[in-house]
Amino acid sequence: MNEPQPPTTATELPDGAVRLLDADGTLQEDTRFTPYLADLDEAALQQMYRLMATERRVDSEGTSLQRQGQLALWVPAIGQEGAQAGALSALHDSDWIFPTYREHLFALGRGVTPGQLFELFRGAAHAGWTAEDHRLQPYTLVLAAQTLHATGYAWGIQRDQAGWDADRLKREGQIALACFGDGASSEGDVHESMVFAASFNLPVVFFCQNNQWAISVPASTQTRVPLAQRAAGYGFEGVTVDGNDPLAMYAVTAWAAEQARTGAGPVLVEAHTFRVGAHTTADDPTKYRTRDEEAAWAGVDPMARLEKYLRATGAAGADPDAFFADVAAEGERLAAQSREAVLAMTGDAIAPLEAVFDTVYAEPHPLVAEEKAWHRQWQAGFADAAEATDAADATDEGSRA
Ligand SMILES: Cc1ncc(C[n+]2csc(CCOP(=O)(O)OP(=O)(O)O)c2C)c(N)n1
Ligand SMILES: [Mg+2]
Repeated sequence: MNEPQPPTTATELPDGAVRLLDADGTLQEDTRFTPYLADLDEAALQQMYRLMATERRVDSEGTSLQRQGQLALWVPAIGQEGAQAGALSALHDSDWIFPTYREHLFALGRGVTPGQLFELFRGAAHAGWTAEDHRLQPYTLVLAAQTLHATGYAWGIQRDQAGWDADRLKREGQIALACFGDGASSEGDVHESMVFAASFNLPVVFFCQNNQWAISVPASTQTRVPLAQRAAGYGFEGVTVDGNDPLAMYAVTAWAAEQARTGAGPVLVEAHTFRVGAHTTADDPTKYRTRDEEAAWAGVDPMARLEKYLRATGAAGADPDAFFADVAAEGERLAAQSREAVLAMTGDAIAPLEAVFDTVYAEPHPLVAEEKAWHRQWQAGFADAAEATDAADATDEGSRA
């Protein structure tokens, strides 16, 4: 029997993984996936880079704000921008994304503001945004639960295509993207989702960002084979992609989405990437991984790779330096705006806890109304306690005086 492999310190890709852009920014030919790059014009490439750079800037602002006590927690996504930018750019605006808690580039790319993201991590909002407005579900912290939601939604898309909304759905060819991590791949929910999606040939793309770590547990403990190989057991195709290659991510996701969109059923895309920062601001990665590993991955940074490509091909425009300076300035602007937004999140700007009961169903529901009344009563109990504490403090102060 094979022993579980020790934690990887290598950035090498598993056999058969797709890479189109070399570390030095040179494009390689791949007969299967290169044709999907045809739709990526200069504007789309620039937008991809802009999203990556602005996400990275906003992301570091999140860590600073948490360190200054302005956010309860922040979940850095630095290092994973290439995987997310490539995948997002390959989707249609009408496709639905079911994120984990680390898909900040998806959120920003779908029009969620940095302030809305930070509101969530400050604990000042319950969900942060209206899913329908962005075709992006709320962040899900219960690992892998969103893979079931995505699969259920994809089932709905498929049923609707045969039903009342057939014209719109056929035209849009909508799909669901189910995000999860290497650690979450061990959850039963992923297994159930994949069985169900395969059984009903659902329009869902499973998108696994294998960032090598599930907090302190290495990916090698979750699986003995590249995760994408698991798809074969469910009866659909899985592809491992160099997740730090935004172009390969674009091409493979475009192919996967086309499969799902055209009724060929689900696909698993595994992005082989790396979480450069801590798991969250509550984590200290020096306790479980080496500086060598971090340094090796720093050498295959997705942003640096795309920048080299844009400069080498002229896709950054006539004045590349001006383009990159403009992108950097936009990042600074967004970071400053988000900081102002966070500092203004006081008083009425904080969503009352009770508001969660008002968004469970579209229509009033007797059980929810009962729970809301119970919650109100429970909270009133604290008011009494607070009054009693205030009164006791006043007495203490009186007796001290
Ligand atoms: C059902 C469930 N179990 C455990 C946790 C605690 N937990 C939060 S994040 C995490 C690691 C997840 O790792 P991975 O899926 O690789 O995603 P990553 O954080 O690396 O993006 C764990 C165990 C949780 N949130 N939900
Ligand atoms: Mg992980």
